[in-house]
Amino acid sequence: MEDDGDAGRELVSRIYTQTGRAFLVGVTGAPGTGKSTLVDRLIAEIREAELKVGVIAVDPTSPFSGGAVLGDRVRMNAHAADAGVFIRSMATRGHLGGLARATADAALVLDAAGSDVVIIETVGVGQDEVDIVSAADISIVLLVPGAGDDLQAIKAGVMEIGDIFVVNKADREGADRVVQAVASNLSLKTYDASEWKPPILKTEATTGAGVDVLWKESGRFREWASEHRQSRRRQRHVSRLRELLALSFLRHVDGTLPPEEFDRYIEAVASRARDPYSVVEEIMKRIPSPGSRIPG
Ligand SMILES: Nc1nc2c(ncn2[C@@H]2O[C@H](COP(=O)(O)OP(=O)(O)O)[C@@H](O)[C@H]2O)c(=O)[nH]1
Ligand SMILES: [Mg+2]
Repeated sequence: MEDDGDAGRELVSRIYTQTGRAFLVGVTGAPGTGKSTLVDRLIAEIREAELKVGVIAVDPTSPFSGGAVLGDRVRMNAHAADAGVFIRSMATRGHLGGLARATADAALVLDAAGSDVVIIETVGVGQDEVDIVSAADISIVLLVPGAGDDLQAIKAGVMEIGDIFVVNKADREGADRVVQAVASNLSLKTYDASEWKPPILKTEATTGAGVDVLWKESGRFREWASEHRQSRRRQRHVSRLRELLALSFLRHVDGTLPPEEFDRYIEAVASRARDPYSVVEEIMKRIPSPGSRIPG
């Protein structure tokens, strides 16, 4: 799946009808906010409910990907020995068709393999990461005290995607101020009765305090989403289909327009001899239509 080869595409075709069952949980936040520690606690919570869980970590500093101190890794290994837990780390680079695609496909595999819950841990910094988490069924956004408090969430553009906000490291000074900052940010928007107003929870991932409430609230969101027929899943399919179409179209262009001709267009634009719009228009006219007409 991560290689984006034909084998991966074929596998998706074969398993797709058996997916859509798992609860996709996105966990995002700046590096060091305690995502991995929290995920570890969530795993315990999920296992206690006798559910199977898969974890995809796309955080380069994650213990799952081997970038952490030994203590963290030992802790994770306890879960790794549990047959009901599958942990996979993914590199943030080198995915043809993008990180979001690779992550979504990996989640499909875990889903088809019988995971009841699939957790995707990612660093909430880039658009790629935000795309990943907003494609999940629920987005949990982590914040911590003493990290530029109110600004951190808004700056990363994650304020819009949070279904639940978690102020982790609640044992530290200033946690309530972060709660206040998030609350005042949320109050800029009005929520009508049928809308989900993201709760702001405090956790202490190192001790596990508050994680039970987080898991309960996640379940409450899941119920709310299914009752209100949230269009999020549909939106996800719209984005994926459009993304795949764009990708496939670009492949078609690459496959039919000789590279030296493409270079000539680039030269023309770079030297200001031509503008990019008219170049694209010309390319569109030149390339043969891809394959046969779609019937009906
Ligand atoms: N004081 C305190 N430290 C925490 C808490 N949660 C995590 N940490 C510590 O914060 C550091 C980063 O945690 P980690 O889970 O690797 O963060 P990630 O980069 O977001 O995955 C580690 O040293 C954790 O032990 C917490 O609730 N309180
Ligand atoms: Mg991590």
